[in-house]
Amino acid sequence: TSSPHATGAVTFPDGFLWGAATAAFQIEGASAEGGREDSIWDAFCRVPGAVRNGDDGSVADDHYHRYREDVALMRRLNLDTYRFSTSWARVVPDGKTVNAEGLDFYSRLVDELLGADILPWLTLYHWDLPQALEELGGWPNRDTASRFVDYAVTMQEALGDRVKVWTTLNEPWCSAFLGYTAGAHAPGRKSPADGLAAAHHLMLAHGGAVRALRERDPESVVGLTLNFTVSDPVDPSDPADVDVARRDDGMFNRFFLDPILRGAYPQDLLDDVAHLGFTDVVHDGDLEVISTPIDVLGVNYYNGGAVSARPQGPTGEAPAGTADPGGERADAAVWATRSPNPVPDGIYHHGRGLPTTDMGWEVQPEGLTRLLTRLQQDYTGPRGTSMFITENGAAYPDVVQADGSVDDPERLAFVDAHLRAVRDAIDAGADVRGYFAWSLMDNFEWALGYAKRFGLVHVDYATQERTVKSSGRWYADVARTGVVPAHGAATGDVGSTG
Ligand code: GBH
Repeated sequence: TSSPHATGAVTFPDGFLWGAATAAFQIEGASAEGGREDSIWDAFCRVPGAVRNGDDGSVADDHYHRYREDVALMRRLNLDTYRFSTSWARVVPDGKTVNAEGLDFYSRLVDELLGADILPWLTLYHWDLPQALEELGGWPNRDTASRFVDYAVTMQEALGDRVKVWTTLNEPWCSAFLGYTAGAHAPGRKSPADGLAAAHHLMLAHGGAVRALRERDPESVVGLTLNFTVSDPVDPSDPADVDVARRDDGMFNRFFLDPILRGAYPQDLLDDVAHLGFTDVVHDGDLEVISTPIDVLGVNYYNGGAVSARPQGPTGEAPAGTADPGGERADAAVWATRSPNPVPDGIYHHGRGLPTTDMGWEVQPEGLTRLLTRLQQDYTGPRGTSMFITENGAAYPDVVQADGSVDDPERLAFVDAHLRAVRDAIDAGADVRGYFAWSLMDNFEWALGYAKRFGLVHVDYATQERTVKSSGRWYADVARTGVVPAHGAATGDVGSTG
């Protein structure tokens, strides 16, 4: 598919926000300092075999101690805004008692950002539930949603004088289905029913927090971030493939979009999960809370996929290069035949021969244009909700040159192509107001530990030295000018920014 903006310089609208994103558990370290106690990810990292190389978050990027240096890096990248998450286990370590020292860290971080003229964009939950709350049942326990609203109020009261943009949840699909159904993420449970209950209670937590935050600061901008896929049937003329694509799109996308932006679960999905007792989890009035209007839908996009009712190839195995080489699945062998979703059976992912990143994910920028156009038409447009790309980026291995520089043309090309895809969507009417690169710097990539690098900034974990990659220098110019340069154009002032 050719983009009208395939190669020339592409200018973004005035006021378009340029940012980068991180998450607390992936960068902070200091996991037992300042009164912080375990989150489910600290506990999961101790399970043998759960995380590659036995890596954990105890040091990570040591951001807890180096946040001033990291804010200085953000300035060098010319960021307008920085999307970070706060660790619930740092702020409310036992799940009920507020830890002033934890709040103080975020207060200092916010002050540092404001001093650097960078807008703080705060995500309350990026997967790190206090372990104390998991021990009371975790997200499948309805009470966890109430505890989350209390935590949101705590954060509002501490930071609301300075923080004006709030994201409740990052990717509840991952928390619910990778965490409670596939067992690939913390807390490592493997139950379709628990995943569904977790998903519902996460959305209930979101809606309750939106109400609480708005009530306390009507001027604040509040929303949530979802992860999306673009599911294409392998054979659009085969009704079985079309139905599989419906289910795949359904559990990844519509299961969250519909309750939040339309106030009801899709009937086809309710039918698909009816045997799992899901309707008992949904109480009267829940959907009104869940569908409380939001100002911003955060869109995280990494890849789409082609799905079929039949395995690929004569023997049914996935072709080389598509069988989860990144190992995101707890059991890579089931990747070709099982989805992490609660009703996984009979959904087969096929490789399409597209280039893949170091995660094994296909690079498909035009999927982002289609996704944003669809979201605008079917979900956000009718409600007047604007969109931000809250995450987009790619893992590639870094090669550190003899002079210490890091050149990452593949990552630069990935971001370039996806920004062009965003511009195409804006031209087609999508109300997209900003873009956050994932990630500011290399960090703890969940079940893959430190083996995968997503940063615009390279981190040497032995020394904690940060080095801006060539993609980061390029992005700094894009953020400064609001223009994605033409391919082949001389980028004369790369590196002379900030
Ligand atoms: C984001 O998750 C996270 O927000 C961020 O913390 C993380 O570091 C970053 O992406 C990179 O991984 O193979 O069927 O599970 C992205 C999660 C990625 C989940 C793509 C779904 C493919 C579908 N999504 N993944 S499947």
